[in-house]
Amino acid sequence: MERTLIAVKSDGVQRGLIGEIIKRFEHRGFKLIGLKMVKPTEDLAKHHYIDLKDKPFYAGLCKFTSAGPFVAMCWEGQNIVKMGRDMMGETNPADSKPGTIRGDLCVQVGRNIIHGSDSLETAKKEVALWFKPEELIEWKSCAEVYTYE
Ligand code: IDP
Ligand code: MG
Repeated sequence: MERTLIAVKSDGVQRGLIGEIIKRFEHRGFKLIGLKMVKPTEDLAKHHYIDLKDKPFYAGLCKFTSAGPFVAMCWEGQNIVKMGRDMMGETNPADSKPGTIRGDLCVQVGRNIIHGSDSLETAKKEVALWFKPEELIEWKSCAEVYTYE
């Protein structure tokens, strides 16, 4: 099973979309194994977005992120990294299809409400950045046999 970091960013929290985003992953059949609300330090935000450090919007993005609240989640499931990205839609909500989270719930790229790891390798790094090992809960879902054959 794969794990990925999914987060409701501060714009999503302010807009009351935490439940909606959790619902979509829960209803799809994925398993939540870590969840916390954080007010990230600017250092943590900078770390999280380090790959974008040369972009003109990097400073603003880190400042906005560190203002919090940020709802960090670790979700587990088969092929979840790619499926999570597909559920999110494109980075720019304007290019996101209806039915996707960004395509249904937001308008502008700088206020696109959700984060999701973009590869298995990134997911490992990001889960480790936001969660201590003991904050990830191993549990057996009784729905597993009805989700996977
Ligand atoms: P992603 O969130 O779809 O993985 P990334 O390219 O990793 O997209 O960018 C991270 C975040 O940076 C985006 O979700 C968005 O909030 C912000 N961002 C990306 N491109 C722009 C831009 O052109 N203007 C403003 N903010 C941007
Ligand atoms: Mg990204």
